Amino acid sequence: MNQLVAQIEQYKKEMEATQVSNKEALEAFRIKYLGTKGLVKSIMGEMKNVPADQKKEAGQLLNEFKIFTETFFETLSQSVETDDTTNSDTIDTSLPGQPFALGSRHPISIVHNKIVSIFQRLGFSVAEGPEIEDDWHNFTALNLPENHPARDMQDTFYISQNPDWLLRTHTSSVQIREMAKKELPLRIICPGRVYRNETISARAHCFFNQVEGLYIAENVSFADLKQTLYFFVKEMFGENVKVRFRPSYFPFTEPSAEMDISCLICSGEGCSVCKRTGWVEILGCGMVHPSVLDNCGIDSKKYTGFAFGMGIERITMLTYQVKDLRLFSENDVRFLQQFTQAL
Ligand code: 2NL
Repeated sequence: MNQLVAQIEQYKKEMEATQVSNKEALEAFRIKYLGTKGLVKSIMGEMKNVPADQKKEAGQLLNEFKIFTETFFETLSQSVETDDTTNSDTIDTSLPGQPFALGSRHPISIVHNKIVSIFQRLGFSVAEGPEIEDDWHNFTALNLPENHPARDMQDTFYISQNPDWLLRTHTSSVQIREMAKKELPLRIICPGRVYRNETISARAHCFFNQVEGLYIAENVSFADLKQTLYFFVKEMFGENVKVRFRPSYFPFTEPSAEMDISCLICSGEGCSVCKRTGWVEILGCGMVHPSVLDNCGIDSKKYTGFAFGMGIERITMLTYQVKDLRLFSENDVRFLQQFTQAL
């Protein structure tokens, strides 16, 4: 009986010491312990040599050992199976890999980057400023009088009245901040998001992106303004595009103008985009009003400058023929995935 107990302990120790890392080793284990001529069977055969008064106890012991061995084998086979799935033999390396989805740039970013790089080539540098502004930088300094309709609650998102915080309605406020530094000459472009309290439609949104430009030095003329914008338009839309200036009015420029380009869709033939006129408006511009220079502490007798402003959404809609500007802020991947090419 004691011999039997010792033998069982011996087998258990051997089992636990066995390395089983693949199917072949697992099968060898099964044959050695659980096969028809295996050790479990043979130790069971020892029952006949056990004295009659100990048979019950020995039977229990042997039965427990059999169950132990079977459970042990079960555990081993499970670990071998899970290991096998990571075994290189079972991976078909000729199968195509999992597709890895690359993102694409937002159309507004593509056009923004192109506009910025064109002006950088002309020596303009990028200036940025806060989206939350005060009344002075957004309106007063720009020659917008106290009762000007642009200050109306209907157009401007006011955050507080006193102190007067608001969401900037144009990036001119950044240019005012740069002018106030009085480091001249000044040649900057100010891209950024602006806010206006408008009803959202296919053509208007309560937030959109702008690029404004400003050049201040001695003897800057309207001819400089025109040449700069001609260069911009040719780089942006191609050599064949035609340009025209129309007189206009802005409180912060004098004289003021709006610039049109020949319609990209119908090349001037007349279509729905240009409302059958053959021309589309792309920006506003003018010579900086002397009062604006004075407001920033720049001597308007010595210095002159030009400024211009354009909406990035508008340029993007013309470039890609997008008919509804709400698509730019809705983040529908089916729309965004189409803009894969660098512009
Ligand atoms: C438009 C028209 C314009 C300006 C913006 C400007 C800025 C300073 C001084 C003078 Cl600091 N002018 N900016 C000038 C003319 C037109 O924008 O239609 N924008 C979308």
